Amino acid sequence: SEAKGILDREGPEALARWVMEQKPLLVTDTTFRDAHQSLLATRVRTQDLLRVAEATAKGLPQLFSWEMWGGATFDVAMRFLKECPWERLARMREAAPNVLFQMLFRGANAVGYTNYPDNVITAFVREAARSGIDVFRIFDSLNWLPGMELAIDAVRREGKVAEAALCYTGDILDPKRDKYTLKYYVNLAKNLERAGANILGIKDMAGLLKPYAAEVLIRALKEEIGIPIHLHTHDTSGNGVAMLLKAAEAGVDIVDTAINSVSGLTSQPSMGAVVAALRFQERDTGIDLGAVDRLSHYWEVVRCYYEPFESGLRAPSTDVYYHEMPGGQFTNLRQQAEAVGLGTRWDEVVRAYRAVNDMFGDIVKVTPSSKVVGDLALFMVQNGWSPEDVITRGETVDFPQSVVEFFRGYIGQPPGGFPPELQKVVLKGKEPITCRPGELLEPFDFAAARRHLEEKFGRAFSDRDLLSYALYPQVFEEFVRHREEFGDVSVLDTPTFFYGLRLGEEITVDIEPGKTLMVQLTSVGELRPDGTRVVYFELNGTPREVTVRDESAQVLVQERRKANPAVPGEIGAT
Ligand code: PYR
Repeated sequence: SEAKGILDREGPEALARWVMEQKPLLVTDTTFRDAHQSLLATRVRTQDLLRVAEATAKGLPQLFSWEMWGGATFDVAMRFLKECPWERLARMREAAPNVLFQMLFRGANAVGYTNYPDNVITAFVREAARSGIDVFRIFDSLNWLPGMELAIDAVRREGKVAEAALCYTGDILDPKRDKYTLKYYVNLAKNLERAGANILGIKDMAGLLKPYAAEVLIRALKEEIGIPIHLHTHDTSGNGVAMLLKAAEAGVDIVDTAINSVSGLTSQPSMGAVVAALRFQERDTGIDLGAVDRLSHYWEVVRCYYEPFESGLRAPSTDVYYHEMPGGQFTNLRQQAEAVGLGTRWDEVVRAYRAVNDMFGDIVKVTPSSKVVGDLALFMVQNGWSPEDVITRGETVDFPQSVVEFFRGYIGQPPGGFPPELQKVVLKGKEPITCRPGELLEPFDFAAARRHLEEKFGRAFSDRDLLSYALYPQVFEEFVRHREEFGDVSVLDTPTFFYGLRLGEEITVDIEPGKTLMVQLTSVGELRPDGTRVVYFELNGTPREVTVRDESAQVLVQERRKANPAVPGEIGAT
């Protein structure tokens, strides 16, 4: 894209100037990150992203950027997909060298759920920048500036784009809500600009920004700040496209959308809808609607592979204005609720979520503060507790760890401070902090981590591995163990990875360039008393057998899972 060329040749300030000179509405595609984080519990595998990367780059050269890394993808790649997130980034970079790559960075929480030592934040930013990230959208889950400054500085030092984001919550048009007002946001935006932001992000993570409020907000910000504005929203209520159009009229520079078939609801608004709506208008995006539709057909099929991870939300829900749950949390919290046996009591979880926000004094809810609210909501429903119970009976229980950390000030300070009574009940005598948590944390000892891993696994580890370990020690070690036992499972096709092979089914697996295996499942032996079975298969035509533990209690989505998506531009390839 043109934007990538300008950044690489002239740097972030020049890119910001270029953005502000553009008449067309600039568009970011979130399909590779937030769309599936918000619709499919972040489960989309590298293979399915890679297959369509080149076609996306060729078909949609006008895009400003792809949001394709960060947020929950880092954790989920290792934890559930058994993939290395750094390998994903490297391979995407290879597949789309001329596209501006954007990641979501949670300030002092990096791509995790807790504050990390300063040296982890700076090392992570450096490695991500060197691995191909161009634009870092940095936010703090409580809109607390000290939680973002270190990351902003680190990004600037790497010569990349610091897109510092304010998180939008509440409703600036509601006269009864006086915490998150227009003045509050304008003030925050000015502070972010002063802190060194190249672009101002508006992170409307729950989709609470309504069309007429967007008009007011964007107009005011365009008057008050001198950097481009990049607007991110979620379409949970169904108001997303209307909101983006109002924002476009008010002069927003860049907006986030997703390819149609993975857009809408808890995801971003539909790219095709925005492109079509602005056609022949002043802010015509110049994006080829036909190309959007062709890419949409690809994602329509791929989405079926991930059916068990769908949220179940079938239609827009204005409930979001009540619970204010971020799109990226919605599907994940539902999965969490299922996991602890509250699947059928989702309604209660939602009400508790709202109640917790009120108890907390109305906070910004986005990772990780949203997780704190979600964890306490689940805790209350599990125990049958009302908000009063939390205060009156809270002394006798241990609250979820995330709740304790929040009230200790370990994820930052909320505007207006903590509610004192609840803080006392949760902390049980522990002292809260009011400084930046990073000031108290010992620097992470990378050398010791390397020694530990090398001793434990008897092999060398890269700097990237060490960062994965610094953020998620247990998840990373489990991922390494899994790779030792099963090899690199990212080479398997997605239906096989999630659902296994059916009897007689044959698949080809590209294990490395130029090396392909053909695997056919021939038969499966009886379940033996020790819980194992012998599995008979053919490997490149040669009969083989292997003894496996039976873990067959898997969700099967048989009918549609084998449909073959056409990749635009390479129709017929599989
Ligand atoms: C994330 O932090 O992952 C969000 O999408 C907010």
